[in-house]
Amino acid sequence: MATAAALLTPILCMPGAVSAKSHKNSLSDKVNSREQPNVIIILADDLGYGDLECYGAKNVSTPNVNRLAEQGIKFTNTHAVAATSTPSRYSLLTGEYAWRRPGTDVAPGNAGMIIRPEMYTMADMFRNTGYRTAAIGKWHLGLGDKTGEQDWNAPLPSGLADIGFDYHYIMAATADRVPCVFIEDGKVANYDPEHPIRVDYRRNIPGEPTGKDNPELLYNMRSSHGHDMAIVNGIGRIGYMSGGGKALWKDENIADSITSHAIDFIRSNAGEPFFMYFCTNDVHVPRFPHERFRGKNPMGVRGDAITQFDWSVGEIMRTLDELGIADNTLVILTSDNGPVLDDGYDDQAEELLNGHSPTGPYRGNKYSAFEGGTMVPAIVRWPKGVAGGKESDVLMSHIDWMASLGSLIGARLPEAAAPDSRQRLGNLLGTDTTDTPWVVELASNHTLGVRTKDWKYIEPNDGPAMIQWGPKIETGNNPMPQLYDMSSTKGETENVALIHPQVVFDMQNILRRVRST
Ligand code: NG6
Ligand code: CA
Repeated sequence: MATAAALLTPILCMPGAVSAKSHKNSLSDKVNSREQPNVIIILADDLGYGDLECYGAKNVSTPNVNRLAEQGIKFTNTHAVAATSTPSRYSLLTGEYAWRRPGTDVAPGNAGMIIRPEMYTMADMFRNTGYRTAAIGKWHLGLGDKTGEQDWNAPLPSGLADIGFDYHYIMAATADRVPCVFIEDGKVANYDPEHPIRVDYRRNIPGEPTGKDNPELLYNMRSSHGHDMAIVNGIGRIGYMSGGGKALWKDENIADSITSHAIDFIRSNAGEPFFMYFCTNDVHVPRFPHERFRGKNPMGVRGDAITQFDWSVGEIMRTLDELGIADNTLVILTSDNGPVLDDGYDDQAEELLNGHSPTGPYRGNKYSAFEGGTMVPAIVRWPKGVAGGKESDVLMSHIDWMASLGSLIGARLPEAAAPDSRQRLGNLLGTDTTDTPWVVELASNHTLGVRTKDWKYIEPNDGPAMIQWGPKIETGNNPMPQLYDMSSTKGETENVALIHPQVVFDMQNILRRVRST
């Protein structure tokens, strides 16, 4: 490892900003494609900034993630693009702000493909640069041509192969949305011809029980809001469904299924560069971890789901170690959006916090325009190319990862690709601690915010201060401009917009400029 690190140090660990051009040239000149690092993005779901032990989590231990952080860089100022899943993932994978595109809000399980085949994705970028590519786990970006028109009993007419993934084993949307089956390479995995699948998001399928009408059929997790349509495995879901038979997932086995498919993909591709987009269901609702993770902490199933997430991370790390490829594999661990406690099932997440703060010090939660909506953990480990054991408070956004990783692998992107993604590879690899000038954040009500290193601006919004449709979460709405001094310990508690009109105006101009490009 020392020799390899020494070899790459002059190329990859130069101090100061690494320009796209110089980096691309140095890489293509000196590193042949066989030496390209493997890249794994581990994207947790609704995992908060404060939910990992290495970020100060209470009551739950995350030894594998801790080790990843110790061997890599732990970032303390990284922002997801949006405070919910679909727009966050859309932006990460395309390098385009989701708010530029209609139809990128939280998708139903029968959404048609939201990233259209003609778009250039991060997966296209890796594939076109000689990588084998895979998406495993939660997808939530639609499948097939048109919303509601999929035939789940036949191969889907368009899918992930059209946007750069050589292999996929995914959940169409979320664990709380039908269809509750895995899709493998465009078809329902373990398809059961005896139990054809029907999915409908408007009306129930005749004869099927629902959470609303048949609560007696629900297992111990009652809905606190929504989730009262189809009942699958005794859990109420969003959307109606019938059939599935042996193809239906078992909620307690989701982490095992996706982790074992991830390991298989790594094993089969260990000899060539690969890119794996690995998205866990943990710690999204319904939280139904395997019994071997249950009862390991005082926080109930939400804590158990964090333990299960840590296990998945550990299995991937162990596989890389066993195959001897950990050294040249860049692992990036992060989350799609901020945390939420009661997200529609009565699972005691709130009551059992026992002093734990899922958002760490930040205000708001998933959905919110406050920092709790988009501030996420981010860890980067690459023994061969990144000096580990560091912490970095450099300002980063997921939006910039596509251009940055493209630069790392020497990819040449087509003209219109990744329009919002800035090349910030030096930030990601810890060689450049210059903050990106600003990042833009999208709340679930479409309010935009801007973060700079020192300030947070939230544009005015007349809507209610609290979410009205379920979770008890502050939206961040305020009819007046909000400006917060993030360099002060007061953070988002004291609106200083009236005291700093120039800063407010500068932030508004950033948004104006970004919107009009
Ligand atoms: C909400 C769901 C919530 C969750 C969220 C998407 C209800 C009442 N709430 O609409 O449970 O599924 O959508 O979460 O249905 S995300 O992390 O995938 O964006
Ligand atoms: Ca999420």
